[in-house]
Amino acid sequence: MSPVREIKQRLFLSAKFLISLNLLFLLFVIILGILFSSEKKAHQVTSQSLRDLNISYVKVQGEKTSLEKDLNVSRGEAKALTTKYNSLSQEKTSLQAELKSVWSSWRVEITKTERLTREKNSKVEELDRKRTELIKRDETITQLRQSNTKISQDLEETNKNLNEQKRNNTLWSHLKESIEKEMKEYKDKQPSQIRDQEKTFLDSLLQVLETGCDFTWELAGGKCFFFSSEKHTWEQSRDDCQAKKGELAFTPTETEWEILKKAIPGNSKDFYWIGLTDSDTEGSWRWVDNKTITINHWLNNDPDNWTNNDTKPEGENCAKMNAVEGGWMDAFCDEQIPYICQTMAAV
Ligand SMILES: [Ca+2]
Ligand SMILES: [Ca+2]
Repeated sequence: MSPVREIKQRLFLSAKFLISLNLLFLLFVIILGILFSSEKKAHQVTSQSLRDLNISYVKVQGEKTSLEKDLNVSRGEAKALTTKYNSLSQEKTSLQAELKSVWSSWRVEITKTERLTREKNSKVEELDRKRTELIKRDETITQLRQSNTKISQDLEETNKNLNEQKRNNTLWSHLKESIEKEMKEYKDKQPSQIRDQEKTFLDSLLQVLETGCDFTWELAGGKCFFFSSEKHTWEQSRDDCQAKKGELAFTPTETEWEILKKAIPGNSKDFYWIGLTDSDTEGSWRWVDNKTITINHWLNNDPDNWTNNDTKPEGENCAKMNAVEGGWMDAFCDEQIPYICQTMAAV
């Protein structure tokens, strides 16, 4: 190679090197520019972020302050609430104790009320029982009063009969004395001098003396009964009995009825008037002493107040008694049949 060429070649290589070097420098400057630009941009972003963060920080600080205030307020409220809660708890405990006391008192009152209720029920039962007893006693007293009234009436009747008896006895004593005197005189006579008729009379007199009943009357149960053979109406029969110082027979008690039933002569077809009638008030049968009947010996369907197909509209108002059964029938008072009188025996 020639030296010139070599020199040109070297110059050429030096220029190329410089160009490359400039290019490298330019590239380096561009890169630096880019890097600077990026850095600047990043710085701006960072600055903006810092500003934002600062704003946020301030804001958060404000919120924190506000929250701290709220927290303080809440703490105050919580403290107040805690105080109130404690106060209420104490009050609740106090109320629970009071409630327990009231409950105990209430239980005591309930127990007391239950005991009083039982006592009240017991008293009510006792009162009911006593009331029932009182009602029974009242009934018993009423019955006793009625019995007492009846006994008083019976005593009055008995006294009346006794007084009558005393009067009869006085008369009877005189009669008895005179009869006994007569009989003594007869006894002093010779037996042949006493005729049969007189003897019969004397026997009758003796019977009268023994029974205390008049001639032809029969003694039964302390009473003298006269059983007629003649027949009369009921009214005539009563008049006849009263004319004999007696009354149509009447039997207020079962005992008296039984005595009369046994004493009546005759058979089952024979009936006698007795002192029983409902002439004053239809259906209200009374004895001749005006007392109502308390025994019942009506036969069959009697008293039926039969009117004989209305030919006798007044009906049957007088009672007759059967000779065997002693049963009663109501009959027309104008029927003519035998009758029974009664009076008290004189002895
Ligand atoms: Ca009648
Ligand atoms: Ca009749």
